[in-house]
Parts: sequence; C-alpha cells; structure tokens
Amino acid sequence: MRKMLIIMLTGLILIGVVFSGCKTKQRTLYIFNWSDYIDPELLQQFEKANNCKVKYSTYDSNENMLTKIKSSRESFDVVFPSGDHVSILAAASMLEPLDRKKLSNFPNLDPTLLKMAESFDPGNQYSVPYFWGLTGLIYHKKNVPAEVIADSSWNILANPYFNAKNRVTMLDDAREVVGAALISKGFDLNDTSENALKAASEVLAVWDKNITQYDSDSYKNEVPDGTTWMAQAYNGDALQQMAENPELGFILPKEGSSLWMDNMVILKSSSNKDLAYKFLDFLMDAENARINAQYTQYATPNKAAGDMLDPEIKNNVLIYPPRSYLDKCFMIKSLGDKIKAIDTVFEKIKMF
Ligand code: SPD
Repeated sequence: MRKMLIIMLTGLILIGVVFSGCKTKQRTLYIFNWSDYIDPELLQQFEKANNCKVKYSTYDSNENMLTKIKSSRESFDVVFPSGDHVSILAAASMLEPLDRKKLSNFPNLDPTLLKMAESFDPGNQYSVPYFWGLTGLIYHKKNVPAEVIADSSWNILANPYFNAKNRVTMLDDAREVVGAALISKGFDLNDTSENALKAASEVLAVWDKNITQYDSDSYKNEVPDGTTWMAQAYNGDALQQMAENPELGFILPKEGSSLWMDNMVILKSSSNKDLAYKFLDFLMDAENARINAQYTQYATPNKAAGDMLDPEIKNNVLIYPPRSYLDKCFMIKSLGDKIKAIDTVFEKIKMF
C-alpha cells in the first residue's frame, strides 16, 4: 500500500513538472520584414505580453524576400510583402487565408485603403495593409545646390552637376527604377509596351552615367555621411534620416511617383499561426499602430491610429501628399509574365 502511494505521488510530481515546464516554455515567432520598418519597442512589448520570443529578420527588396522564403531552411511566420508580391505569393498558394474572427482590431483599418488593397488581394483574403508610401529623391543640402533641386523632376538624375562625381544612387529594384523612368516620360509605371520600355531604356541610359550603384539600403547612411549626394529613396526611410539631420532634404518629383502598399501576411507554412494572428492584431491596435507610424514615418492605413497622429506627421505632405499629387502616382501592380520585359531593361542598365 505504502509502495503504491509512493508511486502515485512520484507520478503526480512528474506530471506537475512536465505541465509547469510547458507553461513557461517560450514559443518563438519568426518575422521577416523590410529594414527600418517597425518600432523595436513594440517587439519587446509583444514578447512580454505573450511570453514568447520574436526572431526578427529583415530584407531590402520584395525579390530578396521571395527568394529567401522559398529557399530558406528557416521558416517564417509573418512577412510584409508589397501589394504586387501579395498577388505573387497568393498565386503560389503560399499564404494563409485570414480568419477575421482572430483579428479583433481589423475594423480599425481605413475602408478606402482596404478597397485599394483589393486590387492585389480581392476580398482582402490573405493580407492586411501595414503602411503605404511613395518613392522620391533624398539629398544632402551641403552637396547638392538648391538650383539643382529647383526643377523637382526625376531628370535631376541627369543633371551635368553630377557628371563624373560618382555620388548618385538608385534603388536595387526593377519596378522602382524602370518605373521612375516611365513616369518621367509620361507613361504609366505598369506600362510594358515596346515604345514605353524603349523610352524608359533611353532615359535610364542617360541617368546611368551619373549612377554609382543600385542599392536599396546604403543611402540611409551614405547620404547623411556625404558619401552619396543624392539617392532614390522610400519616403519614410528618408524622413527617418531627416529627423536626425536637418541638412538632408527629400522631394517627390513633379511628374509623379510610384505608390505602394506593404502588407502583413501569414505564411501557409507557419507553424505558429495562433501567435502570428496575435502579432497582426497587436500591430493593428490603434495605439500601437500610432506609435509605429510615428516611429517609421510611413503613412498608416489604420484610420483609428491616423486620427491620433501628431499634427506634424498628419500634415506632412511628404507622408500624406495632397490628392492632386497622388493622382499623378501609380500603384505598382503584379504584371505576371510581363515583368520579364521590365527585368530585362533593368538588368541591361545594371550591366553597363
Ligand atoms: N524601409 C521600409 C521600406 C519599405 C518599402 N516598401 C515598398 C517597396 C516598393 N517597391
């Protein structure tokens, strides 16, 4: 009898140990996002509130993100593709259809922007808008005289002032680079017709004489430190640098610009979907979205957060340009197989 009692007690103690271990065992959420695109304090808060670890990795282009999630042995739970890449990932059956019941903060999103997002994700089935933005030119006032900027055109990139200086960069992004050339010639950024791409190639051949490198990250350090004088840049990234350094300027070129929306998605292969849902919902919380928008300086699709933004963010025309400017901008669309024509133009320019 006594022996039986000891066996039962030992069993109970073992069960207790196993269960308390489970309770405290931390889950890990794998996030893959653009660089400089979240307030790091929010990640810490999320970890604390959910007793979990966040393993956070970054990328600098949709193309790199796609290659990595297809090839990496590490599996990611939450990724932040731009609209055209939401379409690409959904067509490849890589996305989890979102269960709105698990996203209590979804009503915080702006219905107008959700409607726009339907152009790449019909029914908002797989993605939740995260931030939207525009692409322009960042420069150092000490290195680029006001008269060079005055024209406020994409063609500043061809200005003889930059000849033989090796001080100008563009993004390593076919859609952005070829898109800027198309827009500068009055075409839609999504135009893949022969005459549009011929015109874009001619413009790029001229700009390229002044371009030192096509790179999507280095301008964030190199414009402030003077290595680069002017760079094609995402508006929020430029504004983050400008907040630290009043000698920097940024323009949205007068011809118009690319307009993009980045989104949160859960990968079908995620092994942590419940935690992934919690993360999406956490970032959609009005206060968290406000904090994040103020930190990143990108435009938030979260209406509840937008209403609470500091006036200097809300009224900044480089973040929220007037309707008259947005009408000249083009949303980057998924082009299916036609993307090859744009890639070819870009690769040829990079080869010279
Ligand atoms: N550092 C964040 C940059 C986000 C840019 N995303 C959109 C790219 C569209 N080409």
